[in-house]
Amino acid sequence: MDNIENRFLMLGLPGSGKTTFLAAFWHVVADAEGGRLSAAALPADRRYLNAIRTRWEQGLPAERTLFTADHTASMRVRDQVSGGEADLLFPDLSGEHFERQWTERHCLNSYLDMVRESAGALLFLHPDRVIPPLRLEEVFALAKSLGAPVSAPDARVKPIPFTPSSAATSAQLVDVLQVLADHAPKVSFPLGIVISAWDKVRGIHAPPAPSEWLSRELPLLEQYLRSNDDRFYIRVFGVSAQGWDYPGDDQLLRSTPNPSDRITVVADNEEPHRDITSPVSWLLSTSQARREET
Ligand SMILES: Nc1nc2c(ncn2[C@@H]2O[C@H](COP(=O)(O)OP(=O)(O)OP(=O)(O)O)[C@@H](O)[C@H]2O)c(=O)[nH]1
Ligand SMILES: [Mg+2]
Repeated sequence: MDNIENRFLMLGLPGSGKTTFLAAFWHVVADAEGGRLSAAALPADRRYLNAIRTRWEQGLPAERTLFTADHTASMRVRDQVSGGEADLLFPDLSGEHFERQWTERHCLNSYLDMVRESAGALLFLHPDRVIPPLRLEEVFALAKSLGAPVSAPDARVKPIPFTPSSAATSAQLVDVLQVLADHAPKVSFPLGIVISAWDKVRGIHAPPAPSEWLSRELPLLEQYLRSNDDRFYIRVFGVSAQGWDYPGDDQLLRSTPNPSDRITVVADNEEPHRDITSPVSWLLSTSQARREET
């Protein structure tokens, strides 16, 4: 690791789990709680980090990040494996920045400047907030099964007008990634896909691997990433940063006195573990390898 400032973006629509991840990450890093990364020095201004961490430790959901808020967390970390140190910068942007790129075709210049200076990014998705694409034939089949007419629309039923925010999550996120691809450094850009609230993902037998979940639930996004594999270098993670829904079961909260025991991280071909720093240490090592190649 080196002394270059590593700016890593956290991308994701509103409520996709960005702030909760950062809160849990800071808890583990600040207290050297067994993660691969730990704080090498405490940041001079850590008010924001400590505020979100305190809520997370108390089992309270993160407050929504306001569009006008300007929170960039910075910290110096040590890699427990290599012994190297690195400076990290994480702008905690409101999900509205990303939503507006799609709904209003609007993007702030300050965001594009951040993209140009970034070494990599994490894209967050909350499994309960994925809007699936609806095919017309599926709508017709559903209507038919309910005995509703599928051809002549009922003039008494007012159609619900289309709004861009109701478009499929895949379509919205591909748009976010196209803006990123147009402005990010022209290398194979490290992009960790973080499926947050992994505790909510269930399979019939066992939860799917994170990359299987992605291709099943967001096929357009997965195909876009696959067809742009020269532009994005990806790894998919399933992360439960808080363990269950908050505010939740007080008994569960009492029986897990060490907050970092609520964390679970899974990635393809890896056993589940509790190290929430692993998506960031992957970004660090991948971006460093990219720099050495160029
Ligand atoms: N069950 C569960 N819920 C989670 C987890 N992580 C986040 N959430 C919930 O998801 C919701 C959104 O989380 P945030 O971290 O505020 O999301 P965000 O991306 O920062 O949202 P904006 O600030 O609006 O952009 C909150 O209600 C969290 O409590 C998790 O690991 N498990
Ligand atoms: Mg937030």
